[in-house]
Amino acid sequence: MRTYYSDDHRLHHGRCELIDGKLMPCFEMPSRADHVLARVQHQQLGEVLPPEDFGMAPLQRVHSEAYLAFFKGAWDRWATMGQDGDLLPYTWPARTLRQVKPTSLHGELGYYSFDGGAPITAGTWQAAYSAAQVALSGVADIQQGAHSAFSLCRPPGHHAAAELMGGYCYLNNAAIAAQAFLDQGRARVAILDVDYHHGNGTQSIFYERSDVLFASIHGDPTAEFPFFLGYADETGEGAGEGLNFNYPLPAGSGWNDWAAALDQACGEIDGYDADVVVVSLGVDTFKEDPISQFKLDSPDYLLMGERIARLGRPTLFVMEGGYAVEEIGINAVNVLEGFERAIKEAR
Ligand code: SS9
Ligand code: ZN
Repeated sequence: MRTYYSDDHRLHHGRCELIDGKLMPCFEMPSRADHVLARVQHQQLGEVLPPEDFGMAPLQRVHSEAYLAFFKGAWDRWATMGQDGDLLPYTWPARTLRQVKPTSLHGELGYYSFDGGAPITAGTWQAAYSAAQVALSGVADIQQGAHSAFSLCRPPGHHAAAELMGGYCYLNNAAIAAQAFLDQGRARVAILDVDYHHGNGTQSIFYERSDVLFASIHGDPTAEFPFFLGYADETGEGAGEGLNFNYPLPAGSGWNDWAAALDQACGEIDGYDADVVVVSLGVDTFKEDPISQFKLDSPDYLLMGERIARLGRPTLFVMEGGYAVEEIGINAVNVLEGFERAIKEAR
């Protein structure tokens, strides 16, 4: 399968995040994408191509114009104030506060974010814009007949909602891809989110819609980020009722429990008869991941890819999380290799 990748991801390099009362270097760092790209090339997965530029329109199908304009302009406003450190929010419109949009930079930033984990730097907009184009280029490949494609997006996207950044995410690459498939004639898209964290942004974007099924396997939000979404009783609403599937698993879960949830998710995707599958491919389920609590091992990712291949549907893989930097390439590309191996064996 072909891989889409842009060097622009390097333009986003947050300095630090707050962990356990200490400012630590950001776990979400440029070398993550470098390791994945190196493994794609080492394993000769297929061609690596730069993205095409599909412009703003497909981003506006998922995110509001006001949110996009704020994100695009935020760094310049910050720089005009004489600042050059990471732009980070510190106040949010939580319960008992009003959902108003203030006019000051930090007021607006609080309005458009849900945590302090998504720093805006000088190049964050460009990196996120290009990551969305990387996702859209994978869509175009599949629309032109490819059975699968890999969009090596960075920064990740699945925590970003229509008007919210957070959890290292700004633009929801998987949601933008899913919406593009619909806009190009597909009727039903399934998004399978295998990242360790619940894809709260993706869930919220499609929660009341019947044209996108969302299924996510993740750390139980009673104990794990993003805490405030991702419970099993969130099944969708309105036209989307019955099309949202959350599989929260306890800390320490290994491949057997994880694979049982994957089987259930795949059963739902089959029942829905999705025209195309978008996989939010996070590999922070790995046993050595520094911020996660599952116990998947590198060979398990081959099995993950095989199981996804057995859906027998065109599949776009969109890179999400994974913070064990040395192994992220092996684990992510194992999913893709397992997928391709199963496709070849089925022929
Ligand atoms: C406390 C840790 C916040 C956010 C994890 C986001 C994962 C994205 N600063 N962790 S895949
Ligand atoms: Zn994650």
